[in-house]
Amino acid sequence: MKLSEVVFHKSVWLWSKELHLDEKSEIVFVGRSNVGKSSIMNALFEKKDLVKTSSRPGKTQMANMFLVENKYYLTDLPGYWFAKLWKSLKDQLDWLISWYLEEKWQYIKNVIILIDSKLWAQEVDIDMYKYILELWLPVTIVLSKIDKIGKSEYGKSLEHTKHHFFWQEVIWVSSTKNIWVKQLSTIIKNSLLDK
Ligand SMILES: Nc1nc2c(ncn2[C@@H]2O[C@H](COP(=O)(O)OP(=O)(O)O)[C@@H](O)[C@H]2O)c(=O)[nH]1
Ligand SMILES: [Mg+2]
Repeated sequence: MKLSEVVFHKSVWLWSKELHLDEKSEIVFVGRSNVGKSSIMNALFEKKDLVKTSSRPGKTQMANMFLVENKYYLTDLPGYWFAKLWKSLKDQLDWLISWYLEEKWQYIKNVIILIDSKLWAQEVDIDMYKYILELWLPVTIVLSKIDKIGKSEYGKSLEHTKHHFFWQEVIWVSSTKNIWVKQLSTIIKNSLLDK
């Protein structure tokens, strides 16, 4: 499977109301705004800017679906928390995320939760993790932007993350330096191929 064989499929917004459920297996990316979701997707796709990235947090306000090899979806969900958004918009985005995960539940093969390695896991991340576990969806915890931290900080960040995610396996990546992107790619492919 080649993740680089990819095209943009469509955006889903709250009032899309219905999802066209076409039985394609899907991987979704979640995490706080600005954690690096769109960037890691571009790195996985080996594209520069297929997935829109932004240094301005709170920008993606819909679910953007990408179609790989005409068979699978990889989907960028909106950041689930950003303090500067109005409360009503925040609530709507949270609603979109849970609606999406529950509607597509049977097709979702892995939920990739990104945690900023510099900011560590926050309460909203843990809440999201627990929610995904309650749904019985498979999850992969990924520390992002590890090029931004030093070796000693890295150990602490990893320990903190493992501790807060009940010692679940944690992997780390850097999109800009292309560190461990292959490893994440393998995890994604395996979960898509797993029946
Ligand atoms: N240093 C560094 N910066 C990154 C990395 N990944 C993303 N960024 C930057 O973080 C910002 C947010 O990235 P984006 O992918 O749009 O985050 P999203 O809101 O979670 O989709 C952008 O300015 C990116 O250039 C990384 O691995 N290392
Ligand atoms: Mg984004």
